[in-house]
Amino acid sequence: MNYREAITTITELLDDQLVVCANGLISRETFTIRDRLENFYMIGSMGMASSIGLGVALNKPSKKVIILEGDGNLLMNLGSLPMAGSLQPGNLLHIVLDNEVYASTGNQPTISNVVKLEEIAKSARYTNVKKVTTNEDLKREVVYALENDGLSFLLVKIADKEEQREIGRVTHNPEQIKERFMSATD
Ligand SMILES: Cc1ncc(C[n+]2csc(CCOP(=O)(O)OP(=O)(O)O)c2C)c(N)n1
Ligand SMILES: [Mg+2]
Repeated sequence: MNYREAITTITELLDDQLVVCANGLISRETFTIRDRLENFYMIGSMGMASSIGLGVALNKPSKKVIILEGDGNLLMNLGSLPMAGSLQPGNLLHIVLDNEVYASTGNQPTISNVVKLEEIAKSARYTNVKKVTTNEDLKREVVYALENDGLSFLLVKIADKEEQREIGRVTHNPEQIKERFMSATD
């Protein structure tokens, strides 16, 4: 699986769910594959998507909230896992696209090849924790998490590192992203 396949599979399953995308390639891919009012693109601040997603989930309990971030982002803000686990929002699906590198800045290795992020999520009291490596399993687990209440963590192993292809940048500015997203949360 590569980013394009994983993000296509995830976004095809969405209707009105709110998605908070991490900075870098994940926002750029999601914007390119399926831009929606319900997508918040974190421009620049690495590590913050998980904290923003948690805040949105707590404040919009009637909406399903999805965090879409990378291994490097999660490692930068690991404290977001026990914070979510202690607060137990029942409407949060935390997806980590784990390519074991900082792809956005040139594929420098992270440490997720030796550190089991899904085990950290379990220790942090996420209630539904899964690791997937295939597109079919990804689809099944996203459907399950969208249809069921709970605090879910889904580690998606991305075997195909990003080829250095041309991928568009998010064309909305941060103010527009905020306004659009807020208009979709009501
Ligand atoms: C605080 C901070 N440090 C570094 C960067 C530069 N940077 C942007 S994206 C990125 C890598 C993010 O890694 P990951 O979450 O694994 O996503 P991937 O790039 O693999 O898609 C880095 C290092 C930044 N934007 N902010
Ligand atoms: Mg990565």
